[in-house]
Amino acid sequence: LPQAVVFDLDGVITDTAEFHFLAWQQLAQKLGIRIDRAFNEQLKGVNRADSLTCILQHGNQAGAYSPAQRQQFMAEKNDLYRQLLANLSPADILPGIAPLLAALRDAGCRIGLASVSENAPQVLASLELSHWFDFCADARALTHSKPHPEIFLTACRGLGVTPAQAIGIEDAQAGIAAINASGMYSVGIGATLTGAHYRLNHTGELAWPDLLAHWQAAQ
Ligand code: B16
Ligand code: MG
Repeated sequence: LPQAVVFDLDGVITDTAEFHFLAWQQLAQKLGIRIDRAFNEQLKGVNRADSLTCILQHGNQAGAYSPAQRQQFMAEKNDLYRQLLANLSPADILPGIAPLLAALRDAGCRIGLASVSENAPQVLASLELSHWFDFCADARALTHSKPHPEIFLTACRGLGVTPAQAIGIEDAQAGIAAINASGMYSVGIGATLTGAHYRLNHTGELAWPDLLAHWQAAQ
């Protein structure tokens, strides 16, 4: 049996990926940079500072701003994002997630969170899901964004399992790369993802017996 399942947050547990996009889009517009949902795929799982760098490069403004101005842009984006989070409630938990958490606990499987978002603790609290998690990686303590495996390795260590004993669930291409690089079994959520050991189109298709069967078949 797998000993642990580690979840990404934005786009897996709840659709805050859309809120990140809307907030970045508004900031980018102010800087005269257009970003669309296709471009946004590159920002998924990428931390705030690296996301800003990516957007400025996209607008050919890579060297245009001082560190202080960049901090200001990041703060503005975060304010916009947090405004969008204000009404987040348990109704915003994506389909399939609550039953999966319950099934994992019943199976004695530990539950972890690997979100590079500094807002993750607040998001989990608003969804009233904090109590399910045995360990949440601290985004502020990380050196690397996904696709680096650091966050998933940190989660496994925090849960007391080896990567080979654990499953990671992600909606971002960078997240799948991070899980694979860590040595865990990767589950991808999204039609366009590549490289996942097991891929589903939507969280509603997540079911513990299926997940278990696929994991066992890969051992
Ligand atoms: P914050 P995840 C990531 O969370 C998001 O996918 C990414 O779009 C965002 O920029 C990043 O968190 C940082 O979030 O600005 O709230 O610290 O997908 O790893 O759960
Ligand atoms: Mg995500």
